[in-house]
Amino acid sequence: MGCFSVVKREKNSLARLGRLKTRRGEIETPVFMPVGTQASIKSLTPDEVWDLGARIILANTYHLFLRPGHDLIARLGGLHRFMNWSGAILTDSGGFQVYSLAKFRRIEEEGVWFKSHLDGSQHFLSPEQAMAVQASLNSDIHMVLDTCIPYPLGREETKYLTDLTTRWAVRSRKAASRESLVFGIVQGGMYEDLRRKSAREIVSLGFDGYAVGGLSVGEPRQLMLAMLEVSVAELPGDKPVYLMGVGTPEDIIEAVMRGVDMFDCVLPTRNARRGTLFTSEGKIAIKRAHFRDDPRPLDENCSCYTCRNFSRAYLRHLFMARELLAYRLNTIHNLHFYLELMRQIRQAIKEDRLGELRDRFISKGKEETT
Ligand code: PRF
Ligand code: ZN
Repeated sequence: MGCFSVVKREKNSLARLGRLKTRRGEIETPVFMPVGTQASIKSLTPDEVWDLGARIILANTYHLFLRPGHDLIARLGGLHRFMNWSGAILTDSGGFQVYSLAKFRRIEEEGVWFKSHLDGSQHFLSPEQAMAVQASLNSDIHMVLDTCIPYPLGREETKYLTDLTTRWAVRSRKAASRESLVFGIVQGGMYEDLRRKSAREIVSLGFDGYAVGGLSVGEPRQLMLAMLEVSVAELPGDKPVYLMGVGTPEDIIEAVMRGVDMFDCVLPTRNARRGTLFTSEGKIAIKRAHFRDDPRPLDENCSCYTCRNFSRAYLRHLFMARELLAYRLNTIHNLHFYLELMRQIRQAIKEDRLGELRDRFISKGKEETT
C-alpha cells in the first residue's frame, strides 16, 4: 500500500529523508520538481532535465486542458509519451491557475466557471473533471481541485472557501483513478484553526500524500512558516508532504525543517529567463554592467554545463542580445543550483546538519553578490 517510506529523521528538526514510489520509479525526498507548465521545462529538452538530476516534474492541468486539450494528449499516448519524459509527472489540478490566470471566474458548489486567458472561451471545471483530465494525461500524481484563497481575506470568506475545498476533496477522492497517486490539499488561509480543521478533514479522506496550499501568496514569510507548521502538525507522519509553489532556497530549507518533502516553483526557471541567477554567493543580475568583461564563470563552485564552459561576460552578452541560448544556459544553471540544493539538503539530513546548511544560505541569500 504505502507509496512513501521515511528512511531517516533528522535529529534537530522535523526534516526527513524519504522514498516516494511512483509508477515511474522511486524518488528520493526532499525533492524539487521543475515546472513544466505546458508539457515542457521552458527551453530545455527532457534529456537535459533528466541529466540535471530531475526525476519528477510538474505539469499543469489548466494549461493542457485549454491547449492542446487532454483528449488530444490521451490519443497520442498520454503526457509522458507526448513530451518524451520517462520520469514521474505530478499534475496540478487547475485550482490555483484558474484563480491566477483566467480572465473571469465564478465559483459554485459544483465547480468553477472560467474564461480562458488564451481566447476568452468559457469553461467549467469540477472536482470530478479535474481528476478525469489528469487521468487522460496519465500523470503519476494527481492533485485534487481546490480553491485559491487570496491574501488577505476575511475569516468568513476563508472559511467558506476552505470548507468548499473539503467538499470538493470528498468528490475528488471518489472520482480518483486507481492507477495514480492522489494528493489532497490543505487550505485555511492565514487562520490557524481553519488550517487545523482543513488538515484534519482532508486527512480523514485518506489520500496518498498531502499538499499544503494557499501559502506564499503575498503574506509575510514568518506567517507563511507559522501556517505551514500548524498544517503539517495535523498530517500523518508516514505520508509525503508537498508545499505547493514554494519557493526561494531559504524557504525550501526552512520548510524541509518543518517536515516538507516535495516542492515546485517557477523561481529557478523564470528567474533564469529574466537574467537572475542563483549562485553559492547569492543572486546575480547578469545584465549588470560590471559583468561586461568578467571572464569568471557564473559560480566558481558550480559544476553545471554553463559554469564549466562559459564566462559571465559571454552570458551577459547573450542576455543583452536576447539570444535564445541565454535562456537555455541560464535555465540549466539555475535548475542545477536547485537540484544540487536538494542533494545538499538530503546529505545534511543524513548527517543531522541541516541547521548548518540553513545558516550558510541565510547569510548568502539576502544580498546580491558582486
Ligand atoms: N493550490 C494548487 N496549486 C498551487 C497552490 C495552491 O494553493 C499554490 C499556492 N502557493 C501554488 N500552486 N492547486
Ligand atoms: Zn552553474
